[in-house]
Amino acid sequence: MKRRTFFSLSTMGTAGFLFAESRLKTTKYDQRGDIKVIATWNVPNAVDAALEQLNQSASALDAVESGCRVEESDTSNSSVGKGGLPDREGKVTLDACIMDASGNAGSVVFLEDIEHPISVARRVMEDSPHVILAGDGAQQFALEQGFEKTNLLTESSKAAWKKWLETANYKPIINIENHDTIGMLAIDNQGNISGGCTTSGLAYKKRGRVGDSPIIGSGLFIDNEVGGATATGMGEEILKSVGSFLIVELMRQGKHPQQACEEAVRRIAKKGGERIKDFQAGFVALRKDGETGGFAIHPGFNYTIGDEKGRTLLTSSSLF
Ligand code: SD4
Repeated sequence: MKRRTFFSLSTMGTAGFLFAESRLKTTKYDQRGDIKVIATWNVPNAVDAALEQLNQSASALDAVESGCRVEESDTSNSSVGKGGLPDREGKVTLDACIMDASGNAGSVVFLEDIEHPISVARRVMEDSPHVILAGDGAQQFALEQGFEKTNLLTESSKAAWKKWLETANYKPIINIENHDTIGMLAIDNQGNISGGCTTSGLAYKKRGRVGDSPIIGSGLFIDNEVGGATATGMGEEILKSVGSFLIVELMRQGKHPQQACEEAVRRIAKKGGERIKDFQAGFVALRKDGETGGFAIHPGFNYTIGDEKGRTLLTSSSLF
């Protein structure tokens, strides 16, 4: 046999093996028909909006976009969209990403004056050749796509910022001063999974700071053969462990979503050393068969699950 022929045959053999292996995994986790939603924090309205979509046979992608939009418009949520606490200069800057069942992804970072970054992220994914757009360029793209400029700084977030300016003491302790970033994962009645994550980031952050939430692999990761994961907490720490990707890979290796979340949190805690007493990091995960997990470094993290039977708020277990 000529060397080239041998090479191409053996490559095909490997490809065939990989294909067979991925088919096996898909079969193992696939339970077509069982819709499911999981989201960080106590977000009943967002989960209801996603469930409403799924109950009408919408795609998981439509469901997570709808769910995230609810929190982006909710001015009582001071970590997402309109009403989100501003940076040190009093500017609200938003980060979001979205990922679909085909592995497509879109993201916006440091976006100002646009109420629905999750929808802009979706347009980046669907209507641009790129994955991430930042700052003025992201805003320009949003305006070209028909989004309108909105003032995102509400009277109460402005008042909170003015009060903060009195001391300008910057020590973010997530869970105490600022939380509720929404990361949402959903499975639709076709058995496909998608996810979204949207935030205004850390309150009173340095201008230009971007956290984990819009970064594929850190704040969110989806693999339609396995499942998905999403994060909340101190973005700087989550970024360094690429936490959501790690969880999906651990699930691929056979770990239950709960075990996978625990392992990722332990990895972050180990790297954080002494600093972990001052920051929170939490994850939720959803496997393709509907199994879920959630775990955090510190107590105080909760998450919302919805399915055909209804909606439940769960208190996450934690390392401490
Ligand atoms: C960030 N992970 O920007 C976000 C913050 C967060 O609930 O999750 N707040 O680092």
